[in-house]
Amino acid sequence: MIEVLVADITTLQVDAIVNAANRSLLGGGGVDGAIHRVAGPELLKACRALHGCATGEARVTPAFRLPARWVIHTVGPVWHGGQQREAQLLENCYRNSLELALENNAETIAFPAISTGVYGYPKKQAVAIACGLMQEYAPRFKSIVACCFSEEDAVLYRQAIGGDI
Ligand code: AR6
Repeated sequence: MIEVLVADITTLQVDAIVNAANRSLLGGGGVDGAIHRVAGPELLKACRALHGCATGEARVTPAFRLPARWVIHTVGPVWHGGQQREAQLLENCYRNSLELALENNAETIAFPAISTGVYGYPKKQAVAIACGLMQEYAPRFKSIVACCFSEEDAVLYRQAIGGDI
């Protein structure tokens, strides 16, 4: 099942939440900042031990003070106009995160709209990629949540899942 929710991802009681991180994995703004604030300083300590992450890859840590069990940190591509493998790299983020969740026996997972904030990826295109991968993996999870930060974003997800884009 794919669920589209308008929520702060740090409040979700799922097995794994996905963080839109940067290659340092040492925190930042946006959803990354929110996750680190709620998880507490133990998360930064766990991230330091990972020594970074390449764009498109994913790493897992415990979720510490968050209601989730795991945080899966993935690094989305910065949008440079679309000719620098951005679509492939964004697809890799979703696929690698979902595979890592399965390896950790997660049955429920929530994603923010990776790369669509500070990294500037056009939302409609990013959501189409996200929904393609969520639909591919849906049979292997109890629930995959598209966690939107605005009702406008939720409309894009519902349209993409309905096959309108
Ligand atoms: N819950 C759910 N979604 C959120 C939340 C939240 N608490 N906060 C923001 N969003 P961004 P990026 C949405 O900028 O584009 C960081 O500094 C937001 O509305 O967080 O991948 C990292 O350290 C947007 O739709 O991530 C990197 O340096 C989406 O999450 C860089 O930003 C992603 O926006 C990564 O940029």
